[in-house]
Amino acid sequence: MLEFIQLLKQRYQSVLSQLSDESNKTAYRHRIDDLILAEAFLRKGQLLNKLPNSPLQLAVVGPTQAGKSTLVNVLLNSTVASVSPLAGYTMHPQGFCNGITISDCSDLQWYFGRFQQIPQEQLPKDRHDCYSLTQNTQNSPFLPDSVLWDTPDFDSIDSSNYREGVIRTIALADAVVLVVSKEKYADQSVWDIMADIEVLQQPTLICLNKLSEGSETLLANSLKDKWQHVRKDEFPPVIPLYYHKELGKPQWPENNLLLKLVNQVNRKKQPRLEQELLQNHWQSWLEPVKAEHSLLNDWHELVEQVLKQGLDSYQRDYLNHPHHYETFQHALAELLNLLEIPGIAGILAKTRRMLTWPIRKMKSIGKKRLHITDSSQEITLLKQIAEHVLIQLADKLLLQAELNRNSQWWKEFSTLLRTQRATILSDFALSAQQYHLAFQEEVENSANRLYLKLQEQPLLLNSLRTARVTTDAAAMASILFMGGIGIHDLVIAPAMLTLTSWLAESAIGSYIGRVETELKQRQLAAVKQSLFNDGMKKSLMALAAQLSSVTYFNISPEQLAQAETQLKERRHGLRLL
Ligand SMILES: Nc1nc2c(ncn2[C@@H]2O[C@H](COP(=O)(O)OP(=O)(O)O)[C@@H](O)[C@H]2O)c(=O)[nH]1
Ligand SMILES: [Mg+2]
Repeated sequence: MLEFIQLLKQRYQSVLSQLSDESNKTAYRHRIDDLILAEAFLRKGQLLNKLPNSPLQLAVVGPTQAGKSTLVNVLLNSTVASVSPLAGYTMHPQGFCNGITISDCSDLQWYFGRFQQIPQEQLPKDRHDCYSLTQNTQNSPFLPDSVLWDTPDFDSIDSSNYREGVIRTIALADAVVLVVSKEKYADQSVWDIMADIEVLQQPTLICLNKLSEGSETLLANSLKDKWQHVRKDEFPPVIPLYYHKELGKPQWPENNLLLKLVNQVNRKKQPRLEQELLQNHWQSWLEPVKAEHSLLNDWHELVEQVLKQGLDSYQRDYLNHPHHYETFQHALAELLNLLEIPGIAGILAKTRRMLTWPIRKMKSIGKKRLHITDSSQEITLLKQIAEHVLIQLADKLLLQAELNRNSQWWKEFSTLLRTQRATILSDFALSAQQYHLAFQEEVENSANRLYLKLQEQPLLLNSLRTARVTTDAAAMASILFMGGIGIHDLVIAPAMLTLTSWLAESAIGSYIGRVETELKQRQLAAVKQSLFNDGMKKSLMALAAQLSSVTYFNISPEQLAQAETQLKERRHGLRLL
């Protein structure tokens, strides 16, 4: 699941970079934030799985200049956090180990992933994907053994650059201290974040900073309104903080406030909360992915439609066409081969030796046999059908691009089809040759069946062997096998036509009809499977994967289905990570 969320996030990020529609941009940015939160929260789950008693994490969050760093120092009873009158001064998550050592936190580097742990004084101004861990050497009367995190703000102009650090720290936190000043408590950004993280159900404290005496009740009431507007859980305790002139910082009112807060931490809820977080967002996260799938479905339907038409014309113009169908005639030529007609048997036997199956041998004699394929009407027709299929498809794509509101998608498919056209056609031609060669075995089988049948009728066999028409047809067949004529010439050769009707009217006429029908059925099945389904359809379906992943999500229905199964299994208590 974690991998899927990461993939989805990456795709959102690249699609966003190409997006022109402003309203979508805002929605996409929001989803990316939620995906970062989910990804980090799943990682936290893995961390807790591995180390259920890993150090407690407390995050101090809030808008710029609210006094977060100042409060961190107050809580640590120290001056380790950097305070500044400049907005956006804290740019990296900075953890302070209180009552524990930095080495107790070695697994945090795994949690932070691509964020690098760097000593606090070396945190670079031009890089945001890092964090620090610093030992608090002072003894704090206010804090339990924990890592206390000072975080960057989430509302200043540059905050988009370091937002991910804030989100990752919040997802890691067992409890949250929200710091707001009287100037900043009403900012939308504060309440957007508080709404987003409700699902993490972290015990929370709100610190109301920079207060002047007497204003706290009014502000606390207003805070409560804001909270209840975005969250359904209980309004947390509000700690008013007053600036202490002599100390030069606010004073923390009560020693065990934070101890009370961390008593409410319940790490056992993690799997359930992860599940809720995923469920809450799933539909909206996957909305553009599913929209692509629906377009993909339309594409599949178009492909099916034109391929069906292609296969129909193969049947109409070849299999069922009285003048074009040549495969059975070919079988008859093979039959003549088996009949050992006096005067011709020698020539036929010679060519026959060269032509004996299996295909391996045929390949070794190479060109001799291939001429039959090359001159085949069937192959020519199949290639024409393939071209026609692609032309029809291109027309349909243009039509979709005109009619549809997702015209960009269809246009891109049009371009893809245009650039891939030659490859698809040459692949098709190659498979057609291969099919044709492979199908010769069926042709020979049919000839064998007819020959065996004739052997049951010695009289018929004999008269056939000695008939003039047979000799003429056999002579044609031998020219065919030696490469003098193409199979189609054989089909229309008068001797062959006479032989065919002679056979059709003979005692085994209906048997011959049956063999022909069965041969055609197998032929249709072979063409459908190897050329239309395995060949053309696969190449056309594969086009979707070539759509640019910068503009499209390109998450396949199979990938999505797999993720949705994992989501379901999580709900049933199986944690597939
Ligand atoms: N007047 C007054 N100033 C404060 C108080 N707390 C912090 N400041 C000042 O506000 C500025 C921003 O504080 P800082 O802790 O860096 O804010 P952060 O951006 O939230 O980390 C600094 O100049 C602090 O000295 C307070 O309670 N009263
Ligand atoms: Mg700060």
